[in-house]
Amino acid sequence: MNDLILHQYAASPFSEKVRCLLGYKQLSYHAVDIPVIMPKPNLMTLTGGYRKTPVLQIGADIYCDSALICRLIDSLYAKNSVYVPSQMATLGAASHWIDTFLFKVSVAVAFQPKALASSDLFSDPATAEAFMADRADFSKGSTALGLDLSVALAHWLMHMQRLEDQLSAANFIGGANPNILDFSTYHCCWFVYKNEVLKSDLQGFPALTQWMERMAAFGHGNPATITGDTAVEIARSNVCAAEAKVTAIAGEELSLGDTVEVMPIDYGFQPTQGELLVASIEELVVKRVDPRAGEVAVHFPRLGFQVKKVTE
Ligand SMILES: N[C@@H](CCC(=O)N[C@@H](CS)C(=O)NCC(=O)O)C(=O)O
Repeated sequence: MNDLILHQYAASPFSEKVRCLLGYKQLSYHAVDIPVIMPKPNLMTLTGGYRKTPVLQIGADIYCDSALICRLIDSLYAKNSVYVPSQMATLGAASHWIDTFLFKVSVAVAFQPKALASSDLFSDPATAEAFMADRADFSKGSTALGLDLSVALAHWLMHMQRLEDQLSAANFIGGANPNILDFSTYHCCWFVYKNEVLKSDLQGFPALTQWMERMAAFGHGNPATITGDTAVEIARSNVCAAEAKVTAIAGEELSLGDTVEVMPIDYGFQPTQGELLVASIEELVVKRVDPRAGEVAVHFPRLGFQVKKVTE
């Protein structure tokens, strides 16, 4: 099997979700440190437009979105699975709520005025200004990430109290062992409480604090850093593994080989254009040819993405 290559950066919460899962599974993998803000030339070479973090690469196959990445890692390394086959509707719905709504709440809480000075993303005025300008462009046309702090704090505290109650009775949200909800929830809590100024807010939540320590103890597995250029070279020297499959879905008139655009439905409206290779119930895959990376297959989950036929 080809190596896993995680394109990520240290401060990224969704990367932390994947790193924590890689730690839980005790995996060795390659990691590419991508820039926190645009431009991200090597990442764009691989994804063809999608710019969110993280992205996973296996040879010439590129996987977008942490939900798809976690499912893939878990299916490749199935020991101690974090998915319960008989609860996929529940786990899918709950983890989506955490990765969208709770994440939006966590952004407002993590970036509240009293916390900004201690945030690693706001280390100096020039970095902070560049970060804010980049994220304004990133979320252009979307309201999915904006929430007033007063609204966010009340929602955040409500969920932290619920977690405290639940984690007083079991080691993990999943019970005796973690499931995907632990990893999704952990990245939001990590995002907020890694800031020294906000860490003291955890004092009223001892069970939550211990659970965070348990999650952190999984570590990040064994990452070996490679450059973005090397990752592009790996894509070029491999052949895509994705197999063509287009399932007829009511209301969607797509055929194998159609030129399509795929992009998120919430924020980060940067589309990836290519030839449709897979449109199944769970996944969309487009094949594209890049001057540097050669032929790559870019994978997206159905949940949270839209696909549109491109007609010239
Ligand atoms: N649904 C996506 C969300 C990813 C996301 O919003 N990532 C943030 C960083 S944690 C991001 O892309 N920020 C802009 C950037 O990194 O350029 C996923 O699960 O991977």
